[in-house]
This record gives sequence, C-alpha cells and structure tokens, in this order.
Amino acid sequence: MDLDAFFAENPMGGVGAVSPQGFKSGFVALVGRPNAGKSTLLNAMMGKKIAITSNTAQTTRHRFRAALTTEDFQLVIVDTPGIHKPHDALGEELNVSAENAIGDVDVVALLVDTTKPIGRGDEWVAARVREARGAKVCVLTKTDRATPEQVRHQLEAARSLADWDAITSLSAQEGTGVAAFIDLVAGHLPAGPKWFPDDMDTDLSEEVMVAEFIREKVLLNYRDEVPHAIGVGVEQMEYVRKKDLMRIFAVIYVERESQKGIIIGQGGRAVRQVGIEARCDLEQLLGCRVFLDLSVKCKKDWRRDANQIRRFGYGE
Ligand SMILES: Nc1nc2c(ncn2[C@@H]2O[C@H](COP(=O)(O)OP(=O)(O)O)[C@@H](O)[C@H]2O)c(=O)[nH]1
Ligand SMILES: [Mg+2]
Repeated sequence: MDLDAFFAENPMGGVGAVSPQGFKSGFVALVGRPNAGKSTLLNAMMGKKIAITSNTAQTTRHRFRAALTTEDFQLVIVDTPGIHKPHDALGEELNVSAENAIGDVDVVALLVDTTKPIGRGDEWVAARVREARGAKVCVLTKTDRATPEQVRHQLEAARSLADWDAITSLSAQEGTGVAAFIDLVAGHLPAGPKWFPDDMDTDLSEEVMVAEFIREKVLLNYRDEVPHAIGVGVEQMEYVRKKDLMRIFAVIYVERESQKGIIIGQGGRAVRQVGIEARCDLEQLLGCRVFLDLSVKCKKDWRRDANQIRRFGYGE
C-alpha cells in the first residue's frame, strides 16, 4: 500500500498514532474472481456488516479498507471488486482498482470457491497474485457447502496456482476457520503503528455505506441485467436528535427511461420493498431509527461515463 496516498485519503489515519512495544500493523488484500466470497469474509473478520454481498457478479464497486484492531495488531483489510473480463468503462475501472490493491500490501489472499472447479478466472487472478511483493495466502471459501473430500481435492488443485506461503480453508458464513485465517495473516505483519484510530473501522464515508446498503437490496430484489445498470446516490442525510431519527434522501439512478418502471414496479410496490429491506439494515448500521425517501431517476448510459462512475465513487 502506498502510504502517502493512504494518508492523503485518510487524514485521520496515523495522526497521533501510538505504537506500543511489539505492536504489529499492516495490510491484507482480499482478491479473487467475482462471487468468491471476499466481502462475506471481510464482514466475518470484522464481526459486523460493512461490505455488501450478493450472489450476482460485480457486486462490489468500491475498493475500501476496514481496520481490525486488537491489543496486539491492527490489520487493515482491503476488499476489492472481483477481477474479471471488462465489458464497459465501469468494468475496466473496477479491474484497475483491484489490480492496484495487490501491488503493495503485506499479504495478498486469493480466495477460491471450494464448490466450483478452478477455472480460467481463478488462474487469471492468480497470475496477478504471483507478481505481488507481500506474503501469498490461498483461501478456499464456502467449505460449509463442500464435503471434506471436495476440500482435499481443491487444496491439491490450488497448490500449483502460485508459490504460496500458506493455504487454508474456511466458511465465512458459519465462521469456521475465520479466526485461524486472521491469526495466519497477523503472523505476516511487520511491527508498526496504528493507521486507523481505535473507533474507526472503515474509510468508507457514512453516505457511501448508506448508498451501498440500498444498492444491495436492489441486487436482491430484481433479476437479470437491471440491477447492474443502477447506481445509488445519497442526496441528503440529516439527524433529528429529538426523535433519534436519521432522515435519508437517496436516488436510484437507472441508465434508460424504460428501466425506471421496472425499478418502481406496479403502484411503486417494488421500490417500496427495497426501501423496507434497506431501512432495516440501515437502522442496524446507524444505531437509530431511519426515515428513507427513495426516488428513481434516469442518467443516460452512466456506466460508459467515467466522470459519472467517479461521482458515484465506484472504482478508484
Ligand atoms: N454457503 C456459503 N456461501 C457463502 C460463503 N461466503 C460467501 N457466500 C455467498 O457467496 C456469494 C458471493 O459472496 P460475496 O462475498 O458477495 O463475494 P465477492 O464477490 O467475492 O465479494 C453470496 O451469495 C454469499 O452469501 C460461505 O462461507 N458459505
Ligand atoms: Mg464483494
């Protein structure tokens, strides 16, 4: 990780950082093809939901960091969009973002789905991992859905993907193997200070997290290509102290006028369902009651527009 860039982006990080004797700190990047289980593992490591997950490809659009701080170490976890063959400007931006994350971290963890045959997608990502400077760990994911025989078989198959410092397996969903993975990664961290203050566990802004939690519900509630054509922007957030209530005004952007009706649904039913589900998660995230106003607007072909992609904050 380029620390100058990190500090430029995170003025709080490292300020007044204490470095107790023997304290270790560093970065781990979670990489792998889409759906390998990167965001689910990040949440399991953190013990709470920070990253959104879904079983459709290309869920994660932000590269961001979460900090796991214990008495002995601070581990900064970098979640990345899955690396894949790009179809549009958004796809290209996401690839650049993931590849940059591999460059300079202390540990690169390549996640491989235990339940799927290792394919060209995994090999393509592994080729990038081989060039990394840091320790290389291969992580077989979703073992709750595999037999011990399948796990053994996949371990054998993954061995030749790179010159691994370690290979491990886990189920982020059930939590088995997650603590062992954290210990394994922590063992590769150098001595160093805290980059994040104790009470800060991610560098995503609250607005971006709110927008992402809403986007996750869109991914869950609609099928086919439509969910991938949407972007979410939070226009306004205001906390009403007297009522312990956060008022959130957010917009779901679609690419074409014809998609507006699909998102809104008959009599507004579909978008209302998104609102109900999102509000539930947002109340957990923010720790107060939430009023959520969702509207739907069209921004023509935004996925081809690099400026708009950056305005949403996706990619780099
Ligand atoms: N059964 C099972 N499913 C998992 C596990 N980890 C992730 N998944 C599922 O796999 C899908 C993709 O996960 P996600 O974390 O979004 O993958 P990413 O694209 O690599 O970030 C989601 O539907 C997850 O619920 C696991 O340990 N066990
Ligand atoms: Mg993800």
